[in-house]
Amino acid sequence: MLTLIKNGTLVTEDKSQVGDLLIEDEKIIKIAEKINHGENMEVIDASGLFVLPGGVDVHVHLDLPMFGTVSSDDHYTGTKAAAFGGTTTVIDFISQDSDDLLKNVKELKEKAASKAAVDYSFHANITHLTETVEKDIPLLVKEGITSLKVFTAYNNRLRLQDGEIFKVMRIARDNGILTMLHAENGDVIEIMVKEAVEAQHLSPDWHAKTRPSWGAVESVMRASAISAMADAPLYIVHMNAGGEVDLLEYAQTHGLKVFGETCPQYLFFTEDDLAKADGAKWICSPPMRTKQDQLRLWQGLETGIVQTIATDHCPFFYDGSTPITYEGNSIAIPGKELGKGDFTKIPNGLPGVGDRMPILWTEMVVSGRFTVNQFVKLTCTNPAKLFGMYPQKGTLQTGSDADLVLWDPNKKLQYGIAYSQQRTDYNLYEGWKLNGYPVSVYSRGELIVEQGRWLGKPGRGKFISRKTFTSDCLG
Ligand code: DUC
Ligand code: ZN
Ligand code: ZN
Repeated sequence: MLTLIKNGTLVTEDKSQVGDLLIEDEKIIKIAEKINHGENMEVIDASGLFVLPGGVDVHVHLDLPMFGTVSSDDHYTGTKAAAFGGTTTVIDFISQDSDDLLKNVKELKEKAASKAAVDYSFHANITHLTETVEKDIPLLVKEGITSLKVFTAYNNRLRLQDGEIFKVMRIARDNGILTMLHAENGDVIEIMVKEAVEAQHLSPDWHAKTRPSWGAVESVMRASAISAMADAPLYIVHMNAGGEVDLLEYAQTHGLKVFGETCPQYLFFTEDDLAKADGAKWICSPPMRTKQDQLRLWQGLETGIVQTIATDHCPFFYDGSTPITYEGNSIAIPGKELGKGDFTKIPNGLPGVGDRMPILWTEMVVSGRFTVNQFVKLTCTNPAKLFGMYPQKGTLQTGSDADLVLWDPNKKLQYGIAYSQQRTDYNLYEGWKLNGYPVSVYSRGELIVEQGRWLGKPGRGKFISRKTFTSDCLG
């Protein structure tokens, strides 16, 4: 099966050029200024459209149990929502439910296989370190899993001690695995939450007040120092505080292989949003910060200190007692209302996997602040490179998977729940005016979204077995 996409502006991290692109089955087989129409070719006229690599979102939580409920997008609905927003590869996390890492891997692989509608992979959370776990970490590589996540917060639940993080990083280093860090100060949070509850400070804004940004800043410094001592690379997830960018820069100028990710919510919202009447919608961990933090995060992206923009997609219903209609069926999943009157019981997380590319296009490219190439680099190419999927994903090259987005820069719309396909009852960007939107999305050569119509199927997404990390992966 041959598909010829003609006259689009083909965009990679370093080039934009009008040209043609030929797909055979699942792969891009040719890119040229002009490719002649041959026999048995479907021809798509992409004049006036950008042709982008499919987005790569390396931070999502699908079907994640939390606070007696579960994040409301599973591996089908979350990957479908991703596709509508121009994202064709996602990486979810394997919770460490036991000391048997491989069992956890097998279970999540089985769960996702029949559901995922775009390609996906997994990071492994390491939240309880035993000798067995230490021995099993290297086995993740054979499973195609070449990244793991550790936490300096969530005491007695997910957190590892500094020495344990040091040990994990050394094992990861020896096996080409990239260590990711959730940076907050668990001890301080534990004390501050307890005090807030005792003082009856229970409104959503106290979620941010009890998780101070200095905790994130010192954790970035601490983990960077540990990465230096372990001689291991490190990737800081969901950077939210300006000080984290400062410390990341400090680590980088000292020659450390330390990388950073931020998410749209930290670029567009602040702790003031938590103080609104419906502030629970913005509750996620780590929380949003201030305007100054936003500015420094933007600077971090502009200067290359921060390399990726992911989402930490982990949606919950705002009112999980009232059903929505999803694919013709009525569905309600308990959500943020579980914490009505007590912020400590509000499930942490936000929708975002489908919003990321459209929102960032308008805010980064249309605003003139970033080039279309920088947009592709931050949302597609760097994520694929850092997580061992390049050039299969994240670029337009002969031999790459034909994951493509035809992007109409002239499409104007008022965004919100009417567009986003995330399975929840609200959208953080409701009413935002967008200039430019994905109109057709291909995943491994298959057209899965066309002009707002869903053509994909559960189970068509494939697990991507990832390559090991190399410290020169960004070139
Ligand atoms: N943060 C959230 O807000 N939700 C899920 C996990 C995380 O790190
Ligand atoms: Zn996290
Ligand atoms: Zn997360």
